[in-house]
Amino acid sequence: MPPMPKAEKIWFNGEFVNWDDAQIHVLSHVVHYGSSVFEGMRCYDTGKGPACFRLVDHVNRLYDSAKIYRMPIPYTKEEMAEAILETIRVNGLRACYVRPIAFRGYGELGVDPTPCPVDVVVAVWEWGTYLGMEALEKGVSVRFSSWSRLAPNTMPSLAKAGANYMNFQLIRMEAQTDGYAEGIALDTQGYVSEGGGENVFMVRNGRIYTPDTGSSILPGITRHSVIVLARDLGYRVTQRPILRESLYIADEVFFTGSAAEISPISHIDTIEIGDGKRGPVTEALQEAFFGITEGKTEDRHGWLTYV
Ligand code: PPE
Repeated sequence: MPPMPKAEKIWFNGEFVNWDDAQIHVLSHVVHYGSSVFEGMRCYDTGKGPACFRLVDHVNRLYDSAKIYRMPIPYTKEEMAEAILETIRVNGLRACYVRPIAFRGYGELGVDPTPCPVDVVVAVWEWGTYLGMEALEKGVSVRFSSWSRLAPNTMPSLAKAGANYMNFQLIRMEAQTDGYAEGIALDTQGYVSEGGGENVFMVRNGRIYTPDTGSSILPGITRHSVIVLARDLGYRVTQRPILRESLYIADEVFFTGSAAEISPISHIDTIEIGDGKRGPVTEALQEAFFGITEGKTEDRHGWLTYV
């Protein structure tokens, strides 16, 4: 892996610092106990200028995650949204990935996070396709993970919290070690949950299905966008528990995520899904999605915030 492409400035507690100077103490609470909540979104070069995709929704989810973890973010949502836009402007980027994060910083060490300050950072960088160059067109080969997602009474999956990603790291590393692009985890009941950084959809007989929030998923914003776009296109979309083997016999399966966008899945556990290539429904949804992000079709849901 090449090192990540640096941008110039990082927004750090209300001020811009140079990329290399955005440092924290090794005894910060977050380093030891994983106490962070974060977001990931894309800014697209729409042709009418750079625009953040679903900025308000990502900011809202960040504050929901913080609320679940009793983490007071010392900025209003409006200030946070402005900080994100300003970070993109200051770095002069047209298309980039945006990573806002709030975490328990340096104060006292011990499980109780409340004596530690809450630090807030916004970083941006250029990030291409997430699951490899050909993923969007050809699809990726994935496996079901031997790791389950967290039980609902262990760690809250509605929060996009740093510590949740220890589970996703196990899922991702296991898959990659075995030569797959990604893993799909089941929930603790045995139903399909999500990928190591993506939500999962399936298509069968022209109907679209995706696990509901009861299956320990992150409530993805791309997931929501795809549900809305699919309904616009006249598809029926059902959120419900999904059996593992339903994916094997589906006509199409695909991932959604800010980083992964809409990525078809060609094989699961070496079983060919449908024709083993991107299906027509996946393609139609990609067209609808990228039509908006590329500024080619009208942004009728108000998902773009111009930088
Ligand atoms: N599930 C997980 C576990 C997940 O990490 C993401 C986003 C999603 C679902 C989709 O959510 P949304 O982006 O709101 O549609 N994963 C982010 C982080 C990826 C990473 O490697 O870091 C992302 O796509 O930005």
